[in-house]
Amino acid sequence: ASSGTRDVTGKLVRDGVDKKAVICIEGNIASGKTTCLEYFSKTSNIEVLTEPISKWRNVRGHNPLALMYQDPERWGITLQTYVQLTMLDRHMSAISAPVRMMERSIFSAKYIFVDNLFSSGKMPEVDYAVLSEWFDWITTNISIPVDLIVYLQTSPQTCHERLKQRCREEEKVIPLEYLESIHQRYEDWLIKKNSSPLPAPVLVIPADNDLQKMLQLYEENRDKILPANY
Ligand code: DCP
Repeated sequence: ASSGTRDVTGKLVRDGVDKKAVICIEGNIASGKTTCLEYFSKTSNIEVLTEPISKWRNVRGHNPLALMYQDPERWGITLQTYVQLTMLDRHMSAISAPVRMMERSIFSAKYIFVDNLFSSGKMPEVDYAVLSEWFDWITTNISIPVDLIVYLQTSPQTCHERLKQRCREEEKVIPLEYLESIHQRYEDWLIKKNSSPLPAPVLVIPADNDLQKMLQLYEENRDKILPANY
């Protein structure tokens, strides 16, 4: 069990969390989040948490990620329940440095992936209701502070190209249309700001460029991404 106290609203707060800065890197599948995290992992005083995708591919010998892509109506809730747990675990874990940078968040898991499964007709309403009740309970009762969202903004076509190049077995079935709907959800949430609540201010970085240019952009944006003095 994680240690913690309660804030004025009664939410569970992890000890010491208010003194640290939490930055979430967001963007479409294959938008380059891992490269961004790797780049900043070389900075001292930053703790970098990559996405727990290895867990989503292997929970006690099962691969809920592959199952979800094979049959979303049957296995969407299975993967997304587990994603929600692993994300909550990340958000709640003790921070070991003054700045934490992490890949995605419990918020995008719900507002982007779960909402997309439901609204595209690939998740039964009862599954969506149960997942939403879990999410609402968590965000009502547990404090999940985020200080900044860095949005790696790509075109769905770029992500599609990168997906084909990296050739992850589970993702071979992903069509361009899927990346387009994930993209649209990210734009509505982080740019138009007209869909779901924003947990933090948003910094947008154009991410269609090649690796060299991306590293340059990360360096140019360093002062905006990291709080003063890091
Ligand atoms: N995924 C999902 N539901 C979520 C989160 C992720 O179905 N709530 C899927 C989408 C991808 C896989 O998990 O197939 C890995 O997700 P990411 O896009 O976060 O990881 P990448 O490795 O693609 O990130 P990047 O290439 O930007 O580094």
